Amino acid sequence: MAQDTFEGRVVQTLGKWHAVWDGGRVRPAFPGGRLALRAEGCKNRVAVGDFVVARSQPQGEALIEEVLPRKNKLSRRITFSGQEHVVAANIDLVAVMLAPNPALNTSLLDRFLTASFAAGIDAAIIANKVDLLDPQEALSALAPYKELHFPIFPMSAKSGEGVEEFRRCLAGRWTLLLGHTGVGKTTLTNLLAPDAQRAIGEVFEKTGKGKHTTTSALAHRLANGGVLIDTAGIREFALWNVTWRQVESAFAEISAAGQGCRFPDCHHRNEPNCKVRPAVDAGTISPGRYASYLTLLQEAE
Ligand SMILES: Nc1nc2c(ncn2[C@@H]2O[C@H](COP(=O)(O)OP(=O)(O)OP(=O)(O)O)[C@@H](O)[C@H]2O)c(=O)[nH]1
Ligand SMILES: [Mg+2]
Ligand SMILES: [Zn+2]
Repeated sequence: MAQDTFEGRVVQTLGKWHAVWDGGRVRPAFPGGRLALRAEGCKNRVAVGDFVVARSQPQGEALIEEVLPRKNKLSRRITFSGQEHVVAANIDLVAVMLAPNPALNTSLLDRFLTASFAAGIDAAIIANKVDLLDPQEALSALAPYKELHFPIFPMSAKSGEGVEEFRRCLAGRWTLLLGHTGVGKTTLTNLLAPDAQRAIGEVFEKTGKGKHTTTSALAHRLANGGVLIDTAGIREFALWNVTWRQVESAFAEISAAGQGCRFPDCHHRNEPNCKVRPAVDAGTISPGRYASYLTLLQEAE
Protein backbone atom coordinates (compact mmCIF):
# COMPACT_ATOMS: atom_id res chain seq x y z
CA MET A 1 0.00 0.00 0.00
CA ALA A 2 1.27 3.46 -0.86
CA GLN A 3 2.37 5.52 2.11
CA ASP A 4 -0.47 8.00 1.89
CA THR A 5 -3.17 5.32 1.75
CA PHE A 6 -4.77 3.65 4.75
CA GLU A 7 -7.40 1.02 5.49
CA GLY A 8 -10.34 1.81 7.69
CA ARG A 9 -13.94 1.13 8.48
CA VAL A 10 -16.83 3.48 7.79
CA VAL A 11 -18.57 4.57 10.99
CA GLN A 12 -20.87 7.26 9.62
CA THR A 13 -22.27 8.45 6.33
CA LEU A 14 -24.03 11.73 5.72
CA GLY A 15 -24.62 12.39 2.05
CA LYS A 16 -21.16 12.43 0.43
CA TRP A 17 -19.49 12.82 3.77
CA HIS A 18 -18.06 9.70 5.42
CA ALA A 19 -16.30 9.11 8.71
CA VAL A 20 -13.63 6.43 8.48
CA TRP A 21 -12.14 4.84 11.58
CA ASP A 22 -8.55 3.84 10.87
CA GLY A 23 -8.13 1.86 14.09
CA GLY A 24 -6.86 4.88 15.94
CA ARG A 25 -8.80 7.94 14.95
CA VAL A 26 -11.87 8.82 12.91
CA ARG A 27 -11.10 10.68 9.69
CA PRO A 28 -13.39 12.54 7.29
CA ALA A 29 -13.44 11.16 3.74
CA PHE A 30 -15.21 11.42 0.40
CA PRO A 31 -15.59 8.81 -2.30
CA GLY A 32 -12.94 9.62 -4.91
CA GLY A 33 -11.86 8.39 -8.35
CA ARG A 34 -14.16 5.79 -9.89
CA LEU A 35 -16.10 5.50 -6.61
CA ALA A 36 -17.29 9.07 -7.05
CA LEU A 37 -19.28 8.02 -10.12
CA ARG A 38 -22.93 7.36 -9.48
CA ALA A 39 -23.61 3.68 -9.05
CA GLU A 40 -26.30 2.28 -11.31
CA GLY A 41 -29.46 1.63 -9.30
CA CYS A 42 -27.76 2.17 -5.95
CA LYS A 43 -27.95 5.28 -3.83
CA ASN A 44 -24.74 4.70 -1.91
CA ARG A 45 -21.56 2.95 -2.97
CA VAL A 46 -20.20 3.17 0.55
CA ALA A 47 -22.12 2.19 3.70
CA VAL A 48 -21.53 2.13 7.43
CA GLY A 49 -19.54 -1.00 8.28
CA ASP A 50 -17.66 -1.04 4.98
CA PHE A 51 -13.94 -1.71 4.99
CA VAL A 52 -12.36 0.86 2.67
CA VAL A 53 -9.00 1.91 1.31
CA ALA A 54 -8.58 5.67 1.41
CA ARG A 55 -5.87 8.09 0.35
CA SER A 56 -4.89 11.00 2.56
CA GLN A 57 -4.95 14.41 0.92
CA PRO A 58 -2.23 16.94 1.74
CA GLN A 59 -4.91 19.29 2.95
CA GLY A 60 -8.37 18.22 4.04
CA GLU A 61 -10.43 15.08 3.68
CA ALA A 62 -9.21 11.69 2.54
CA LEU A 63 -10.49 10.11 -0.68
CA ILE A 64 -12.11 6.68 -0.46
CA GLU A 65 -10.64 4.77 -3.40
CA GLU A 66 -11.91 1.27 -2.84
CA VAL A 67 -14.62 -0.59 -0.94
CA LEU A 68 -13.30 -4.00 0.09
CA PRO A 69 -15.46 -7.10 -0.52
CA ARG A 70 -18.39 -7.35 1.92
CA LYS A 71 -19.36 -10.42 3.91
CA ASN A 72 -22.96 -9.18 3.85
CA LYS A 73 -25.08 -6.06 3.46
CA LEU A 74 -28.52 -5.04 4.64
CA SER A 75 -30.35 -3.06 1.96
CA ARG A 76 -33.75 -1.49 1.52
CA ARG A 77 -35.56 -0.24 -1.55
CA ILE A 78 -36.11 3.49 -1.74
CA THR A 79 -39.75 3.47 -2.73
CA PHE A 80 -39.89 6.73 -4.67
CA SER A 81 -36.78 6.06 -6.81
CA GLY A 82 -36.67 2.24 -6.84
CA GLN A 83 -32.99 2.46 -5.92
CA GLU A 84 -31.11 0.30 -3.47
CA HIS A 85 -30.00 1.88 -0.22
CA VAL A 86 -27.33 -0.11 1.58
CA VAL A 87 -28.12 0.58 5.24
CA ALA A 88 -25.02 -1.17 6.57
CA ALA A 89 -22.43 -3.74 5.56
CA ASN A 90 -20.43 -6.48 7.31
CA ILE A 91 -22.92 -6.80 10.16
CA ASP A 92 -22.79 -9.56 12.79
CA LEU A 93 -26.21 -9.06 14.33
CA VAL A 94 -29.40 -7.15 13.53
CA ALA A 95 -31.27 -6.05 16.66
CA VAL A 96 -34.85 -5.04 15.91
CA MET A 97 -36.37 -2.80 18.53
CA LEU A 98 -40.09 -2.43 19.07
CA ALA A 99 -42.05 -0.60 21.71
CA PRO A 100 -45.69 -0.08 22.74
CA ASN A 101 -45.22 3.60 21.96
CA PRO A 102 -45.76 4.65 19.16
CA ALA A 103 -47.12 1.10 18.55
CA LEU A 104 -46.14 -2.54 18.94
CA ASN A 105 -45.50 -2.89 15.22
CA THR A 106 -44.92 -6.57 14.50
CA SER A 107 -45.46 -6.21 10.74
CA LEU A 108 -42.42 -3.92 10.58
CA LEU A 109 -40.59 -6.43 12.80
CA ASP A 110 -41.40 -9.21 10.30
CA ARG A 111 -40.06 -7.02 7.50
CA PHE A 112 -36.75 -6.43 9.28
CA LEU A 113 -36.47 -10.12 10.17
CA THR A 114 -37.10 -11.09 6.53
CA ALA A 115 -34.51 -8.61 5.24
CA SER A 116 -31.97 -9.85 7.80
CA PHE A 117 -32.67 -13.47 6.94
CA ALA A 118 -32.27 -12.80 3.20
CA ALA A 119 -28.99 -10.99 3.95
CA GLY A 120 -27.78 -13.97 6.01
CA ILE A 121 -27.51 -12.00 9.26
CA ASP A 122 -28.64 -13.27 12.69
CA ALA A 123 -31.39 -11.28 14.36
CA ALA A 124 -32.49 -10.50 17.91
CA ILE A 125 -35.53 -8.61 19.21
CA ILE A 126 -35.61 -5.80 21.75
CA ALA A 127 -38.93 -5.08 23.47
CA ASN A 128 -38.30 -1.57 24.75
CA LYS A 129 -40.32 0.66 27.09
CA VAL A 130 -41.34 -2.21 29.38
CA ASP A 131 -42.47 0.52 31.77
CA LEU A 132 -45.30 1.27 29.32
CA LEU A 133 -45.84 -2.31 28.17
CA ASP A 134 -49.03 -4.15 28.99
CA PRO A 135 -47.58 -7.56 29.96
CA GLN A 136 -50.52 -9.45 28.48
CA GLU A 137 -50.29 -7.63 25.14
CA ALA A 138 -46.52 -8.08 25.01
CA LEU A 139 -46.73 -11.76 25.81
CA SER A 140 -49.18 -12.49 23.02
CA ALA A 141 -47.40 -10.23 20.48
CA LEU A 142 -44.01 -11.82 21.11
CA ALA A 143 -45.10 -15.44 21.59
CA PRO A 144 -44.52 -16.47 17.93
CA TYR A 145 -40.97 -15.11 18.03
CA LYS A 146 -40.19 -16.82 21.30
CA GLU A 147 -41.34 -20.08 19.80
CA LEU A 148 -39.05 -19.48 16.81
CA HIS A 149 -36.12 -19.01 19.23
CA PHE A 150 -35.27 -15.42 18.42
CA PRO A 151 -33.36 -13.95 21.37
CA ILE A 152 -35.70 -11.43 23.03
CA PHE A 153 -34.51 -8.62 25.30
CA PRO A 154 -37.24 -6.85 27.26
CA MET A 155 -35.87 -3.56 28.58
CA SER A 156 -36.37 0.07 29.39
CA ALA A 157 -33.74 2.20 27.70
CA LYS A 158 -34.95 5.05 29.90
CA SER A 159 -34.47 3.40 33.30
CA GLY A 160 -31.76 0.96 32.23
CA GLU A 161 -33.78 -2.06 33.32
CA GLY A 162 -32.81 -5.15 31.30
CA VAL A 163 -30.08 -3.33 29.35
CA GLU A 164 -27.18 -5.28 30.88
CA GLU A 165 -28.24 -8.56 29.22
CA PHE A 166 -28.24 -6.87 25.84
CA ARG A 167 -24.90 -5.20 26.47
CA ARG A 168 -23.31 -8.60 27.00
CA CYS A 169 -24.64 -9.86 23.69
CA LEU A 170 -22.95 -6.92 21.88
CA ALA A 171 -19.39 -7.78 22.90
CA GLY A 172 -16.95 -8.04 20.04
CA ARG A 173 -19.45 -7.69 17.21
CA TRP A 174 -21.02 -5.08 14.96
CA THR A 175 -24.73 -4.82 15.70
CA LEU A 176 -27.21 -2.91 13.57
CA LEU A 177 -30.08 -1.41 15.55
CA LEU A 178 -33.31 -1.15 13.55
CA GLY A 179 -36.81 -0.10 14.54
CA HIS A 180 -39.62 2.32 13.84
CA THR A 181 -38.91 5.95 14.57
CA GLY A 182 -39.50 6.80 18.22
CA VAL A 183 -39.08 3.32 19.74
CA GLY A 184 -35.96 4.37 21.67
CA LYS A 185 -32.90 3.35 19.64
CA THR A 186 -30.93 6.52 20.30
CA THR A 187 -31.89 6.49 23.98
CA LEU A 188 -30.40 2.99 24.24
CA THR A 189 -27.34 3.95 22.19
CA ASN A 190 -26.64 6.89 24.48
CA LEU A 191 -26.93 4.62 27.50
CA LEU A 192 -24.50 2.05 26.07
CA ALA A 193 -22.08 4.53 24.49
CA PRO A 194 -22.23 7.57 26.76
CA ASP A 195 -19.95 9.58 24.46
CA ALA A 196 -22.52 9.31 21.71
CA GLN A 197 -22.57 12.64 19.98
CA ARG A 198 -26.07 12.63 18.63
CA ALA A 199 -28.93 14.25 20.45
CA ILE A 200 -31.97 12.18 21.27
CA GLY A 201 -34.77 12.70 18.81
CA GLU A 202 -32.48 14.31 16.27
CA VAL A 203 -33.47 13.63 12.71
CA PHE A 204 -30.66 13.89 10.22
CA GLU A 205 -31.84 14.78 6.76
CA LYS A 206 -35.31 15.44 5.55
CA THR A 207 -36.43 15.61 1.95
CA GLY A 208 -38.53 18.56 0.85
CA LYS A 209 -41.80 16.83 1.59
CA GLY A 210 -40.80 16.20 5.17
CA LYS A 211 -42.62 12.87 5.04
CA HIS A 212 -39.70 10.69 4.09
CA THR A 213 -36.76 10.97 6.37
CA THR A 214 -33.45 9.84 4.94
CA THR A 215 -32.32 6.85 6.92
CA SER A 216 -28.85 7.48 8.19
CA ALA A 217 -26.64 5.25 10.24
CA LEU A 218 -24.02 6.01 12.84
CA ALA A 219 -21.71 3.49 14.50
CA HIS A 220 -20.79 3.82 18.18
CA ARG A 221 -17.90 1.99 19.78
CA LEU A 222 -18.64 0.32 23.11
CA ALA A 223 -16.27 -0.38 25.96
CA ASN A 224 -16.54 -4.16 25.45
CA GLY A 225 -15.17 -4.00 21.92
CA GLY A 226 -18.59 -4.12 20.31
CA VAL A 227 -20.02 -1.57 17.93
CA LEU A 228 -23.65 -0.47 17.89
CA ILE A 229 -25.05 1.17 14.75
CA ASP A 230 -27.97 3.49 15.39
CA THR A 231 -30.30 4.25 12.50
CA ALA A 232 -32.78 7.11 12.36
CA GLY A 233 -36.23 7.95 11.20
CA ILE A 234 -37.48 4.64 9.81
CA ARG A 235 -41.23 4.60 9.13
CA GLU A 236 -41.26 2.09 6.32
CA PHE A 237 -38.80 -0.41 4.97
CA ALA A 238 -39.28 -1.89 1.50
CA LEU A 239 -37.50 -5.12 0.62
CA TRP A 240 -34.60 -5.01 -1.81
CA ASN A 241 -33.88 -8.03 -4.03
CA VAL A 242 -35.65 -10.64 -1.95
CA THR A 243 -37.18 -13.67 -3.70
CA TRP A 244 -40.51 -15.24 -2.72
CA ARG A 245 -38.62 -18.36 -1.63
CA GLN A 246 -36.48 -16.28 0.73
CA VAL A 247 -39.63 -14.75 2.18
CA GLU A 248 -41.03 -18.25 2.70
CA SER A 249 -37.81 -19.44 4.37
CA ALA A 250 -37.70 -16.33 6.57
CA PHE A 251 -41.00 -17.48 8.08
CA ALA A 252 -39.68 -20.73 9.51
CA GLU A 253 -43.06 -21.89 10.83
CA ILE A 254 -44.65 -21.34 7.41
CA SER A 255 -41.94 -23.12 5.45
CA ALA A 256 -42.09 -26.01 7.95
CA ALA A 257 -45.85 -26.40 7.57
CA GLY A 258 -45.42 -25.95 3.80
CA GLN A 259 -43.35 -29.13 3.58
CA GLY A 260 -46.65 -31.02 3.44
CA CYS A 261 -48.26 -28.94 0.66
CA ARG A 262 -49.30 -30.70 -2.52
CA PHE A 263 -47.28 -28.43 -4.82
CA PRO A 264 -43.56 -27.98 -4.14
CA ASP A 265 -43.83 -24.34 -5.27
CA CYS A 266 -46.99 -23.69 -3.23
CA HIS A 267 -47.11 -20.01 -2.25
CA HIS A 268 -49.61 -20.81 0.54
CA ARG A 269 -52.37 -18.51 -0.63
CA ASN A 270 -55.33 -20.42 -2.04
CA GLU A 271 -53.65 -23.43 -3.63
CA PRO A 272 -55.44 -26.77 -3.28
CA ASN A 273 -54.14 -29.04 -0.51
CA CYS A 274 -52.06 -26.28 1.06
CA LYS A 275 -51.06 -27.20 4.60
CA VAL A 276 -50.35 -23.64 5.70
CA ARG A 277 -53.87 -22.18 5.49
CA PRO A 278 -55.35 -24.88 7.76
CA ALA A 279 -52.53 -24.29 10.26
CA VAL A 280 -53.44 -20.59 10.36
CA ASP A 281 -57.13 -21.43 10.80
CA ALA A 282 -56.26 -23.88 13.57
CA GLY A 283 -54.16 -21.24 15.33
CA THR A 284 -50.83 -23.10 15.13
CA ILE A 285 -49.51 -20.33 12.87
CA SER A 286 -50.12 -16.78 14.10
CA PRO A 287 -52.58 -14.85 11.88
CA GLY A 288 -50.37 -11.76 12.26
CA ARG A 289 -47.31 -13.61 11.00
CA TYR A 290 -49.32 -15.05 8.11
CA ALA A 291 -50.59 -11.57 7.19
CA SER A 292 -46.99 -10.29 7.19
CA TYR A 293 -45.96 -13.24 5.04
CA LEU A 294 -48.64 -12.47 2.43
CA THR A 295 -47.65 -8.79 2.28
CA LEU A 296 -43.94 -9.56 1.90
CA LEU A 297 -44.64 -12.38 -0.56
CA GLN A 298 -46.51 -10.00 -2.83
CA GLU A 299 -43.72 -7.45 -2.54
CA ALA A 300 -41.08 -10.04 -3.44
CA GLU A 301 -43.07 -11.16 -6.49
N1 LIG B 1 -41.28 5.45 28.79
C1 LIG B 1 -40.17 5.20 28.08
N2 LIG B 1 -39.79 6.07 27.15
C2 LIG B 1 -38.67 5.79 26.42
C3 LIG B 1 -37.91 4.62 26.66
N3 LIG B 1 -36.88 4.62 25.79
C4 LIG B 1 -37.00 5.74 25.06
N4 LIG B 1 -38.07 6.47 25.44
C5 LIG B 1 -38.54 7.75 24.88
O1 LIG B 1 -39.00 7.56 23.55
C6 LIG B 1 -38.76 8.76 22.78
C7 LIG B 1 -38.05 8.43 21.48
O2 LIG B 1 -36.77 7.92 21.77
P1 LIG B 1 -35.56 7.93 20.72
O3 LIG B 1 -34.42 7.25 21.40
O4 LIG B 1 -35.33 9.28 20.20
O5 LIG B 1 -36.17 7.03 19.55
P2 LIG B 1 -35.44 6.53 18.21
O6 LIG B 1 -35.78 5.08 18.04
O7 LIG B 1 -34.00 6.88 18.24
O8 LIG B 1 -36.21 7.35 17.07
P3 LIG B 1 -35.64 7.81 15.62
O9 LIG B 1 -34.27 8.37 15.80
O10 LIG B 1 -36.64 8.81 15.14
O11 LIG B 1 -35.65 6.58 14.74
C8 LIG B 1 -37.96 9.68 23.68
O12 LIG B 1 -38.84 10.65 24.22
C9 LIG B 1 -37.42 8.78 24.77
O13 LIG B 1 -37.23 9.44 25.99
C10 LIG B 1 -38.36 3.71 27.69
O14 LIG B 1 -37.78 2.66 27.95
N5 LIG B 1 -39.50 4.05 28.34
MG1 LIG C 1 -32.82 8.05 16.99
ZN1 LIG D 1 -49.00 -24.22 0.78
